[in-house]
Amino acid sequence: MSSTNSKAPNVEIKYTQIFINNEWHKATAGKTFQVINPSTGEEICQVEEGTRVDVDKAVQAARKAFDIDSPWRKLEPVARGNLMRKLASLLRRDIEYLSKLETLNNGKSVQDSKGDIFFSADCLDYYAGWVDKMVGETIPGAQDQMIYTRHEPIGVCGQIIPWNYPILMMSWKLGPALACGNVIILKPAEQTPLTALYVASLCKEAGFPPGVVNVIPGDGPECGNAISVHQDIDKVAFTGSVEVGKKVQEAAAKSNLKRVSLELGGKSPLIICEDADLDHAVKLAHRAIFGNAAQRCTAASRTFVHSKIYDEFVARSIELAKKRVVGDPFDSSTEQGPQITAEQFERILGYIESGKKDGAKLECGGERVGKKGYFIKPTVFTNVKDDMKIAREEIFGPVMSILKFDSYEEVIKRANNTTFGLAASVVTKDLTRALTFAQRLQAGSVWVNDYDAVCNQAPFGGYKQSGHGRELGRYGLEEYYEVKTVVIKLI
Ligand code: TXE
Repeated sequence: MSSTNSKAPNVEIKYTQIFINNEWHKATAGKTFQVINPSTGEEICQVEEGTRVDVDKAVQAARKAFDIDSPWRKLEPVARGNLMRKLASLLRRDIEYLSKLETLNNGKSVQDSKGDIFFSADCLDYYAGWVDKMVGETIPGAQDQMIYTRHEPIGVCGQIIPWNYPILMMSWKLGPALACGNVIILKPAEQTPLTALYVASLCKEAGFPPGVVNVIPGDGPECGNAISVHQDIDKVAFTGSVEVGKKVQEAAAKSNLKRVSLELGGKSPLIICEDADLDHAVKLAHRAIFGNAAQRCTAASRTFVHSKIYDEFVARSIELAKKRVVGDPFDSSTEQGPQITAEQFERILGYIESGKKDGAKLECGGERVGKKGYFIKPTVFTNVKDDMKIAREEIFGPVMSILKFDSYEEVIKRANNTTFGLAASVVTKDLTRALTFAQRLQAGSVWVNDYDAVCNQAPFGGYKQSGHGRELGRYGLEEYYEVKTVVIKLI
């Protein structure tokens, strides 16, 4: 099969089935679903649709792989790390192919896909380095006691991921889970299953034993729910919307109280202070909202600007937004590809209408680009007020909302006045002001004079309804091991 986009190179689709026990399977229910190219709105291929029965099959394979005497459990930590490093090297080996496949299915530019793949390979390498460093503690007790802790894998981990960073989200989930010695059942988003299936084939090539990594393409309400409610899955990690995050947590609670970690949405504030270097601030704010077509949980969807520099900032931001190149993600000059689906596209245009209706000033954009695919012009709204829908809800589209502020106390309150708490950023040259913001902003990540400074070695996750648990860094491992206390009486 090859892509239907005339500008896109021919991208061969190698895997469209369910990956269980290192083998490819047809869906038990005999159904397939359509995978769409967001640049054209046309079908790329059909993929086997996993349902409850397929999840059951995967659980059986994973359980067997997790048996205490299995090859996986008997592997020394260093050997486990070597498998992970091998997988990372295979991602790098196949980057030309994988980046095109990601771009075909997701619509992000090929350069962005490559960036994601390097980040993913580095993530696997980073966690491979942890396998022999997850030490427990010896704890003081009575004279005739020896107390120590062991970190043990949780077991079968369900992982449900979204479509905005298909390979990257997969590696963020696989890395810490495998490092701790768990086994995995991963469900990619129904919109973007293709690279996840290819990475599954690389897991086999790297040498992971059967049943350690299983990948089931399927939809949310059936396949994702089957993972969340399963009695024999020990943990579920989810990245996606708040609405579904609540369902996953509820399903976990109502079934077997499996452990849950959630990485959900955001409405992240970017605060530009009066002393900011304006050139830097304008470019940063532009990248912070429009990067990845604004399909990012960290997108800076509320840009607060000090009244003294507001007019200048607004004028320059509009100019930059108008210059942004939107189009074919296979063209090397493209900065912004399409939104992921017709549904997201309509939803974003709906938010733009609500902004206009609520009295925000539409400065540029606000409409689709071309007649085919799901492209939207970079849009800038000014005169945005805190209570408008566009300032409260996650749009997940290329819409910059600029809000004016006068005092720092006031803007901290306004920035924190949201149900989300994923990220926040402040642009200032004043050290005390920067540190005060860093202390007072309620967000899992605060950046100063930077945005989206996410790296493998530092934790990432949300306050409030942006989720709980952390990914990346040492803290990311804590979501994937149990702590066992051993007490020995010295008799
Ligand atoms: O997300 P869903 P959607 C936000 C963003 C976006 C909105 C809707 O605001 O506009 O969510 O996007 C699986 N049980 N984010 O509808 O539905 C689904 O199959 C178990 C933020 O695509 O949450 C997919 O694999 N799983 C976000 C995953 O959940 C279920 C990234 C995410 O899909 C399920 C994506 C169910 N009942 C969207 N229903 C971020 N945090 O980065 C769906 N799923």
